Amino acid sequence: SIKAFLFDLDGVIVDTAIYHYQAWKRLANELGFDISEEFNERLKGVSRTESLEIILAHGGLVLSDEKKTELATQKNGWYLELVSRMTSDDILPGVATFFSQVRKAGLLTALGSVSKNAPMILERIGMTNAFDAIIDGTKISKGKPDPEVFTKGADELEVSPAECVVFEDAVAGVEAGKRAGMFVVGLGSSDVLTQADLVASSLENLTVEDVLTKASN
Ligand code: G16
Ligand code: MG
Repeated sequence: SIKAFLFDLDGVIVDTAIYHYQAWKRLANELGFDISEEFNERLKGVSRTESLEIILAHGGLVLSDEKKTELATQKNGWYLELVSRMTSDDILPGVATFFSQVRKAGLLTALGSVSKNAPMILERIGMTNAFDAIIDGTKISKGKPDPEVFTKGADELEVSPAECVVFEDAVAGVEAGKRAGMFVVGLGSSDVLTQADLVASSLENLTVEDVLTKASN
């Protein structure tokens, strides 16, 4: 039976995905090219260094490691500037209600984010205490679609993968959850999140009971 819910951060709890996109777009523009919203889907859930590699390949640029470190730092600076204005008002619709249902159902919770900024963002939105375990970019060596972030979450909660449900908005994150052997709820479009076991447009359109029923079938 299901014992734990594992949540992605960006695009599930809070819309930091838009800030990552804006910061990467600014970087691409300064390098002389552009990235579209569609292209950005490939960056969601992917680590900072990996994202930069994908963007540079897209722009046809080959740069030194030193230059790449400089660009990644620059992007993170712009990103931090954008998220520094976030408050609990930025928590996505449906999250608070869903989390109170999760607590009532007696389920364990973990954050599964590859972002090194995740703990800071949880503090800003006042949700640090909403999680029994927090796995962030400083605790893992491989980003999504590698399952590491979710298997570590299950380990910290002392539950097995089959007892976990993952909530993800990104293609790479859905793949990570499936590779971890978990039931995956995709939040977004079913045309994009084709690997998910269940898709809803957001947590606002889901109940814990729905998820538990579908994950147990
Ligand atoms: C997030 C975002 C990615 C970002 C990554 C690393 O992952 O979706 O776009 O590149 O974290 O973030 P940072 O540069 O802050 O370390 P997740 O797993 O929360 O979706
Ligand atoms: Mg995400």
